[in-house]
Amino acid sequence: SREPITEGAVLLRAFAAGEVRELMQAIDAVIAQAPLRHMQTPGGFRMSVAMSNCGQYGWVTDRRGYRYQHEDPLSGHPWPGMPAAFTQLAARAAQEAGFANFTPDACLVNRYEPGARMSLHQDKNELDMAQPIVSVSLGLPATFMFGGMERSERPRRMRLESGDVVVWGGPARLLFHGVDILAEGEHPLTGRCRYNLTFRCAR
Ligand code: MD3
Ligand code: FE
Repeated sequence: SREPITEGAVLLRAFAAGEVRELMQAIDAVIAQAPLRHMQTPGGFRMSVAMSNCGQYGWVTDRRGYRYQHEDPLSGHPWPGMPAAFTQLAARAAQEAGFANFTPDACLVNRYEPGARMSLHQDKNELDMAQPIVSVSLGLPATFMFGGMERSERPRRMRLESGDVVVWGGPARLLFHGVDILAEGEHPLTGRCRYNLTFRCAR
């Protein structure tokens, strides 16, 4: 099903539900090469979400700031390539939301364990804001929050379940958003975790 969330944002409920096992296998291969890690914010805080990347560029944060880079800072090697199943899923979802020819060069892998959260922020490290972001939720359900163009705007809340895909483009591309504290739970394919893949065009 295709549900508009707000202008520019579309929820494709269960769009990837039939691929969760395959996507998790691909994630396991990525994180075997580029392990999940808790990065530091520029302010010196440890993020509760563990992250890795695949594709031409990866999103990183440390004391020096937020940025995309071609190499994993842990190994000094390029990030693992983007699995074909990822590229194809992202392009199909973007297409379904009205964005033709979406070819992401970056995929951020987020892992939430119970208690982890992501505070309200904007994704603005990408070069071309005309390109959407495609987000895929896997495993435990989460409460996603999205507000307006100012942090002060009170966010709306939305439950995202395993296999749900959201495409954020146009006027929704720079909305403040975040994820509420993950509740305890156990999922047959991900265990005590929620994974989120976000596909972006970084450069
Ligand atoms: C709305 N991740 O990695 S995905 C992130 O579930 C991030 O892990 C969350 O926010 C997660 O930056 C949310 C949904 C999402 C992604 C990008 C957006 C929503 C967005 C960009 C603009 C507006
Ligand atoms: Fe974000």
